[in-house]
Amino acid sequence: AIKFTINNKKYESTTAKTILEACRENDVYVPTLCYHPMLEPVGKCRLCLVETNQGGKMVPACVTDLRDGIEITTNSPRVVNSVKSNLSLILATHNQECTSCEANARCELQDLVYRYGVEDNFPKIFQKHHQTVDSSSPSIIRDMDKCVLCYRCVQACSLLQGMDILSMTGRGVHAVPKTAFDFPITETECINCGACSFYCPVGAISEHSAVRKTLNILENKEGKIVVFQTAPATRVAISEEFGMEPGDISTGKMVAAIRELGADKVFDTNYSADLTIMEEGSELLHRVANGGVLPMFTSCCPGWINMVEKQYPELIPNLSTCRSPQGMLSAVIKNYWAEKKGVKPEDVVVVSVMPCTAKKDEAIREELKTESGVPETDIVLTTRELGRLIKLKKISFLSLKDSEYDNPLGESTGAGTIFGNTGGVMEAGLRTAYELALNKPMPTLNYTPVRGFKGIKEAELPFGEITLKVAVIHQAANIKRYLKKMKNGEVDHHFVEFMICKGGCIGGGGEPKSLTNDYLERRMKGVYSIDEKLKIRKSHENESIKQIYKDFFGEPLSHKSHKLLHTHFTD
Ligand code: HC1
Ligand code: SF4
Repeated sequence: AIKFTINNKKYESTTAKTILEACRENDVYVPTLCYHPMLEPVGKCRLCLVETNQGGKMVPACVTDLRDGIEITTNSPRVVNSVKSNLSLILATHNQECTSCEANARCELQDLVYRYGVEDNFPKIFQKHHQTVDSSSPSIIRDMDKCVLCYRCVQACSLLQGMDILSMTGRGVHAVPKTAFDFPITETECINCGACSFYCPVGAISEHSAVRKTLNILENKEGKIVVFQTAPATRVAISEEFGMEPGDISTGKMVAAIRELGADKVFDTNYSADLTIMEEGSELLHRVANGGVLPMFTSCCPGWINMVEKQYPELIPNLSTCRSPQGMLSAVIKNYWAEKKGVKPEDVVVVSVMPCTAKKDEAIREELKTESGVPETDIVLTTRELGRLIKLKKISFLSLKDSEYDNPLGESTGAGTIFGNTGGVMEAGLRTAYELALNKPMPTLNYTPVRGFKGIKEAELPFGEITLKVAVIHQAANIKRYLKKMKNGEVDHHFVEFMICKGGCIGGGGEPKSLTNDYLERRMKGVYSIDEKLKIRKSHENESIKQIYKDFFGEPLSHKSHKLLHTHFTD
């Protein structure tokens, strides 16, 4: 065992780790800014410097290994002074417009400065890199005058996502993460996944907020009917905004909070996830039976769609023509539901709450506009933004009584729910496609080969006369690996699920920020536990779905379905 002391207290460890990990495991506070447990430690911010008995120099705890016999000091005046002076150096180059900053009240720098009582003493000579704020993207905003050079966005974009859109340029006080040639982000191949915004510890990269716009509509409705929809992955994460744990399920509180905000109706994207399964499952069976383009790719993840359109346009024919559940529900609300209610589509405002920044970009796609040319989804809020809105309105989230979704567009099954996890769309799709094709249920409802965090999951399933080969890929970097294999003819699947973010939507760039290393596992468990507890776990058994086919769509892939539930993609 490795024997060591922290602040004169003795500890032992049986596994190799860094000093920072040892301190955290033993509840000893060490400040960090560039460190995130899901990324590689880079030792840039120097806030985690500690004293040791091994050489006189202080060492960065995040990149220094724990060695036998080491005596670590984290609380000496020397350490505290070093944290303070490093913080004041960061402040010297930091634009501190905290009051209007998207990160206000959830900013890691703000917390540190407050905790250490650091004053902002330096003249702002270096402060302005005079970077213009890049608000070209509907999904994210970059304000590099707030950058603290932590490298987290660069790592998120290249290491996790394999996109390499951002890289650190310049040295010293001129260092800043930039796009190639400093182009506005929309002129790059950025897929709007928002991973950079999720990992940003401050307000340098944030979601392109629609909080003020939503507030304004809710407070000045002027005859409009405001209808919300909430994505599968929101309900296992929103509570983190209010101090609860990742994976804590707060569906009822979330619906109640949205009602308190002033929404007229709250519908569930899980409902349209069930609808997606009806269409996509039927599309798969149709392609397999009629020699259509295979493998068929899922089309619900907008970051993935952006990747195909920008980088792999030759694969567009492989994409299912299904709209995403967000797109389907908004179309159903503005066309079918509004007509049933006797209101004009123009008088309905659809606000969708998503774990995803790319959904903001999806919402403004030309193909997803009503006949009169307005977007079917008017506003997209990330889970984080919904949290902010609830706090702004001083709604006491934790003490809310559970509320139910409105019907019929709020009824959903376990299959719709598991869309939030990587592998969920596949599993939900198989539950239905198998039964529709073979007239008997899948041998097991919990189809574990497509569950879990492996980057590329493959499975084969006896499916009548054929063996159905499927694959599930999550995280953009793994997707690129898979597509390379596909190009080399190394894989031959019928159906492949792609999600850009690690873990699927539960790891979306718009979810509450977490500094833990197990938030994805916990959110994933939360999602599966909702499915386990539901009586109805197959999309085709959703009564409201059966009803809408009876009343309106006729059958999957009908003419009406094609008009409202399908779309096309372009390079
Ligand atoms: Fe997702 Fe989807 S599952 S894309 O990951 O198909 O964002 O949660 O809403 O649209 O249903 C996201 C989540 C979400 C869609 C659904
Ligand atoms: Fe990279 Fe995603 Fe950020 Fe775009 S949104 S810069 S692809 S991490």
